[in-house]
Amino acid sequence: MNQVTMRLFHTEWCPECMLVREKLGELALPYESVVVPDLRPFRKQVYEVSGQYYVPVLVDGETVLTETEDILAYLDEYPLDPKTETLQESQNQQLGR
Ligand SMILES: N[C@@H](CCC(=O)N[C@@H](CS)C(=O)NCC(=O)O)C(=O)O
Repeated sequence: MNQVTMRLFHTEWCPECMLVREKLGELALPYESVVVPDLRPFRKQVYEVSGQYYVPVLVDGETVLTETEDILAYLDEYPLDPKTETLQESQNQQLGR
């Protein structure tokens, strides 16, 4: 069983957070979901890991990303689990991609 290393700090309503959740879903990457309070000052966990209060924040080991653009680029380069890759290939074949 793959060790889940990534943690996503996010809110349900944040458009940028939705983009990151979608990307994680597309790539079938496992992650620990940390839903944080709506109001910035109450996001103690976010500040502890990233030194700021905005979401989304992705933590992967020593890597801490606070900009949506950077998070999406990081996930695009993320090494996929061979099983996931085969699954995606077969899905693409079915979709004629
Ligand atoms: N520069 C950040 C900004 C993200 C952002 O604006 N996040 C909003 C949620 S959509 C946020 O945390 N807002 C806190 C607030 O409005 O108090 C990024 O690109 O990810």
